[in-house]
Amino acid sequence: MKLISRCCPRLHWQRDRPAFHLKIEKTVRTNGATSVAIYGGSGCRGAHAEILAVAERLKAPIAHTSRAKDALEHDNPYNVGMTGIIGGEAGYLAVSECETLLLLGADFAWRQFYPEHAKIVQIDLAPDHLGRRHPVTLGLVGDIKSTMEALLPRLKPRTSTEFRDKVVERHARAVETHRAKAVASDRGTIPPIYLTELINRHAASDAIFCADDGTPTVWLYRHIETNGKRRVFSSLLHGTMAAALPMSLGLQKCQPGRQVISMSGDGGLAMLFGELLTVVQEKLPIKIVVFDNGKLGFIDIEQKSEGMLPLYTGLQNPDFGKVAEAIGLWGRTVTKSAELEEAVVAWLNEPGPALLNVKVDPMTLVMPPKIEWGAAYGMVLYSAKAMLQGQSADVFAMIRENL
Ligand SMILES: Cc1cc2nc3c(=O)[nH]c(=O)nc-3n(C[C@H](O)[C@H](O)[C@H](O)COP(=O)(O)OP(=O)(O)OC[C@H]3O[C@@H](n4cnc5c(N)ncnc54)[C@H](O)[C@@H]3O)c2cc1C
Ligand SMILES: Cc1ncc(C[n+]2csc(CCOP(=O)(O)OP(=O)(O)O)c2C)c(N)n1
Ligand SMILES: [Mg+2]
Repeated sequence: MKLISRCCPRLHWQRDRPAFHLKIEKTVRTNGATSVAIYGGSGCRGAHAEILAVAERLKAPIAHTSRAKDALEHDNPYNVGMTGIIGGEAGYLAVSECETLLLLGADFAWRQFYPEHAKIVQIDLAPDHLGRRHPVTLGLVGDIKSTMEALLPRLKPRTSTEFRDKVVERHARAVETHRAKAVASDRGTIPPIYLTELINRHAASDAIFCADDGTPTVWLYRHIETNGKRRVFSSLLHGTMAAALPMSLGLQKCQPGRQVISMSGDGGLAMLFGELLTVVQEKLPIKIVVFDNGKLGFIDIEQKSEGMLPLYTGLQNPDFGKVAEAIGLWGRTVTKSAELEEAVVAWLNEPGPALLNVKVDPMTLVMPPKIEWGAAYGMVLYSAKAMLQGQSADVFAMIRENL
């Protein structure tokens, strides 16, 4: 308890609630004159309506963690998306630039994405999570849904919508930009976000999506839209590679009849080839899509942003479509964007287990919402080294794919 008290000098328990609600109100009033934001995590699941009501009263934009995407993103006019390296500009701005932040059921670890100067009011069921990622001004142990219900009548309505409008508008622009980029390339190749957009468009309205750590997780959290019925999963707490297929196996077992999609990396799938046998043996109709970029892409990007020439990231892949067929699944490989939409529809309509292998553009970068000087410098350094070593084609491909 002493440790908690150091990080969070004013820790309150459930029994202090009315007094605490007044303290929240006072904090918002005295410190949130121009901007209040909500940052919701997976502890907000089931509290969608209550959080929206508080956001409306406080004129606050709602940013969410990755694990809260399918709980808070849908039917939410105040949604501004995620912050973090795989987040977007609007979520980043909402959290980092507000004057008061309501941190609700969230345990996001990266300190650099928390606001430097804002007053933070944190509510969480676990007392040892209060103040553990970042110092907070007020901390309350409580359940989000019931706390929001009780808090609402005590919050005086704020009137200025300026901050919320600014970040909501920024989010809308970012969504438009993402959509504009999620198209076939004019060279006939397949950008991974185009593939993701087609899956988003044709997947069932209550589909379950699982993604491998690596770039498929980024594409899932940025480009698959949720609607209150869809669920999204990735190894977010442990960050382990190749989790999409085993998660899909388990989820399909416990949700028979529901469409389960495994968004696998080529590196990830190759690690768990044996599980393809399980898919067939257990007759699980999961839909596996392989983002075949011929590399351990996420690590390739990390190495480049450190100024290195990528080392041990290239993969010599078999034709995963043919491998799938040999094992007994429906299998197909697509290399040209003109064939992709028809293939995605056929793959998703397959009644049994099906694997669609897609050769995607290999140089697509994951752009964070705020580009650190170090990473930008690293990319320049990588480009210079690659040019000097006769790998200029890679540098030009990287520029072309990311413009
Ligand atoms: C390579 C990599 C990159 C990543 N990049 C990002 C990124 O850019 N952005 C991002 O958002 N995530 C990212 N993640 C995931 C991130 O690390 C965290 O796992 C994730 O943000 C945690 O989400 P969370 O805080 O909602 O969930 P949790 O860690 O589960 O925390 C939920 C909190 O809510 C509390 N809680 C639970 N139920 C209730 C309740 N009913 N009432 C009150 N409190 C409750 C819990 O005690 C806990 O403190 C990344 C992961 C990896 C591996
Ligand atoms: C078990 C494990 N090993 C290594 C890593 C580090 N790692 C994270 S992503 C990644 C590459 C993933 O490659 P792939 O599945 O092909 O996805 P891509 O990023 O290329 O889309 C690696 C090696 C990890 N997270 N977990
Ligand atoms: Mg890969």
